[in-house]
Amino acid sequence: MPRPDDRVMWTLGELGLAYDRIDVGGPFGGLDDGSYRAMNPPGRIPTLIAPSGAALWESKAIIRYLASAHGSEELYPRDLVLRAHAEAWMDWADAFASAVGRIRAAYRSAEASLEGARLACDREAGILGVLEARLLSAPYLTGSVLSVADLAMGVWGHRLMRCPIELGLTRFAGIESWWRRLCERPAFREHVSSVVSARPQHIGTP
Ligand SMILES: N[C@@H](CCC(=O)N[C@@H](CS)C(=O)NCC(=O)O)C(=O)O
Repeated sequence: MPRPDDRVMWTLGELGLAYDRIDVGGPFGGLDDGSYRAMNPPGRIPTLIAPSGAALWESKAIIRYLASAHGSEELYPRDLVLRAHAEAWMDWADAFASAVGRIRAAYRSAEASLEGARLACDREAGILGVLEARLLSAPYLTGSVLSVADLAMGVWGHRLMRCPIELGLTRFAGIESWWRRLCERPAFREHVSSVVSARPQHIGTP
């Protein structure tokens, strides 16, 4: 699965920032430690410790912080209307992520079938169509260059496009072109596609 920390790592990579990474959660544990909860109240990943020592949590808030502190005008627009558009796509990324999750669940469950997975795609066509319409009219979500909106959504776009070819998702030509554009970015390759692609993609393989 793409994880919220994949997109934070990608953001750090796009900005060319140096960092120390400390793994927590899963086999590493530590999410329930009082010291971790003091930094990240829900005990989830990721947490970013800023140079001031402040602990930041929630991946999209971390992306906005990093882009405000280190990004260009294009990455996180200063104009309030343009900024609101970028943030709207960031927020809507949750709906897109849920749709991608439901499609993946349909082909990865033990009782998965190609027909069932195709039906799941059809059920999500309304949500995918929103993104498709936008990306048919612009190369990136907020226009001609990468922004925080793409940083929030790209991991899920990657996961969608990595679904089995039989699902026919390449009919979303705008989403596919955007994803191919993201795959040309070294930071996306390092922190998203090389990580997420390594995980299996077979119908009926939970
Ligand atoms: N909305 C949160 C979601 C955080 C979240 O669910 N993180 C997962 C990572 S996949 C987590 O901490 N899972 C617990 C674990 O991996 O042990 C964010 O974007 O930061």
